[in-house]
Amino acid sequence: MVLERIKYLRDELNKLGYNYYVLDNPLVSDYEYDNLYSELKALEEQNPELVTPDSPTQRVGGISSGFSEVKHKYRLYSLDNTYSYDELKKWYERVEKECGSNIKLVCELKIDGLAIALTYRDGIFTQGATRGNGIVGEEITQNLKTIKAIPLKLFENVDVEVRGEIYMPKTSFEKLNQENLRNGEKPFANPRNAAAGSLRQLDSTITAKRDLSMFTYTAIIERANEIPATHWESLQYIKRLGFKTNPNIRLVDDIDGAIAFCKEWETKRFDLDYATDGVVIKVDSLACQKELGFTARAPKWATAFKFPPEEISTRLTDIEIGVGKTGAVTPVAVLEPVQLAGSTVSRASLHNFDEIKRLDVRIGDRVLIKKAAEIIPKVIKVVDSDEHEALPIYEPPTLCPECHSPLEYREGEVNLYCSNEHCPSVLKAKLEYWVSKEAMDIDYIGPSVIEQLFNLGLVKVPIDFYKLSIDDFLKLDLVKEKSAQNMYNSIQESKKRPFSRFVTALSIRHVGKETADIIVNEYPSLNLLENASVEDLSTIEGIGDKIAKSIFEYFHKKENLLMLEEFEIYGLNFENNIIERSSELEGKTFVLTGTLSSMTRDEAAEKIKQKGGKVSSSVSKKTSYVVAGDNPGSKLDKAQNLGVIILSEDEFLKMIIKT
Ligand code: 1X8
Repeated sequence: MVLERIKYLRDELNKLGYNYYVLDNPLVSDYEYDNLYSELKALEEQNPELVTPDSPTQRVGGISSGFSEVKHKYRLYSLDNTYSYDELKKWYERVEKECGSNIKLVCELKIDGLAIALTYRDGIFTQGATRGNGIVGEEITQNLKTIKAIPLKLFENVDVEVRGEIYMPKTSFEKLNQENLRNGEKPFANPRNAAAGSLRQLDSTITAKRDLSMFTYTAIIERANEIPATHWESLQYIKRLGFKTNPNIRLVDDIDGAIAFCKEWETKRFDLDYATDGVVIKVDSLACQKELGFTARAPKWATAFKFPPEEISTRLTDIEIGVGKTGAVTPVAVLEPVQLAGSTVSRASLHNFDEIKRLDVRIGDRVLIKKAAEIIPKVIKVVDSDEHEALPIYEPPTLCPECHSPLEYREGEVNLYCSNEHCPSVLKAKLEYWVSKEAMDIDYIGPSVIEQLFNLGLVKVPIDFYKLSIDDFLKLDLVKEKSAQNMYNSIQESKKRPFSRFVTALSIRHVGKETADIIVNEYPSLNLLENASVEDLSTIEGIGDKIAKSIFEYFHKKENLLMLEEFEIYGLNFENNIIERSSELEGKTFVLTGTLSSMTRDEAAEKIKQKGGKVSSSVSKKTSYVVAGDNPGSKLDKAQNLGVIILSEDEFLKMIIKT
């Protein structure tokens, strides 16, 4: 009786929610919905054993202590993109060359949100993760469950991984910012940041209060009743499974059709209640997609047309000179602040001194600046005026602004470099990079603290951070007991950063964050990395000769090896210790019996736990699998009697290796 009522309420509420949040078609008033919801909640509280993971009550979560990293089962690629229709035509020519003529294309809006991957097993939502770097993301299942456009249960009992974009509607973003301002909190710069901030909440009840939604655009089907032959069909299939898809899509015969779609949406996009920064164009035939394949970072069967960025003019009041961690000296434009694409801009990139000469930028000029999504604004030209001619021509510096050593050009490079290897600016820039978010992420140490530590002679190279005592911090201006403790702690904390962050922080030439991630994925410990040859390294997808050589050289330079030894003494993390969670094992209970030939039972238990499963010593109805080795005991009989799934050693190995 109760069970039936609970089932009825669950299905009814899921149906109403689906109509409201996915189809945008409310069937009842909020009042009616709330009444049914309250009844379900009360019944579930009295009968907690009847709660299922797809119950709408499971959408409100609790507080988590942090997000764990998960390795994606399938890599999430980037998209190649262009602002030019000519480039689109060239892309289509390459497609035709590979796959023949008459290649149909699907055009979809590019949503300016956050990419995520959702896993469904037997039609039930089991895991959700951020894109991260495409290889490893953060597990945010509980937060994603609060988003009503994400189905907890699909209309078909399938195994799929879907990808889509989480976004916040523009109107909800405005409302949230007004509320933030009223509460004296900082407003978000744009809807994308607001969505990101909302998803990154450790308390998922806060996420639940934010109006987030999702457009789903890809499915990787592992098991289903039908396997679509085209991307267009797969979009219809995704929709039939219960996902929200963007309605503004079009199947076209060729690239001219796609260009017409781009032109149409270049203006119509401003009428939408969500931000879109371009159009994604994909080859429709999945067979052709397979033939075309991928480059190191993106599919060859898709490309993105980006809408032209916004531009505005302002006064350039100064040119500042910065010295980076490579010694490169770069100019930065200081501007009279202006609003551009939703944020205030007061500095812009000038790239290098050749660029200043090419544009003939002079201090005092009126300049045009533009910003593409997520990119720092840049100066694109001088706005013609009589004033310009009267201003003195800008002369690049000849001496380093910090150490006054001569500046020099290096062969094959456009940048000017400081010739002093020990230039304080270079050393400080390396230290600043070390503590930055994308490297070791040391919260409490910023540029001004580094400046002081450096001037006091306490820190010259990164290893020195780890030698500091609390008393050392007390020598700094305005630093009291508490903040000294915080600084000290955040340095100690950083020792535990993933190995990939450490490799990034080393500032190896040509190795930024993305490259470090790729390398560490293949060489998950310092020992392995140090012993890799140039040939080994250059076989990694996305790692060319230049990068491979640079890495090899880095790990064969004596002073670097000495420094690495010191890091080891201070206890930094030299191994990739990302837990490879597996949705197949997550939450499942295993019982091991008999002798395994490939590992001990303890090792098997460790593997299961690493992947999110549990190990029990006795068989019951709640056991998910019994793994039977040679000479199994009575546990095997009990499993047979209870109808528990029995795995052979081979089947078990496949399960843990596959995922
Ligand atoms: C990114 C996006 C894609 C789509 C829409 N918005 C995005 N931000 C789409 O395919 N409709 S695809 C994509 C990617 O592959 N990186």
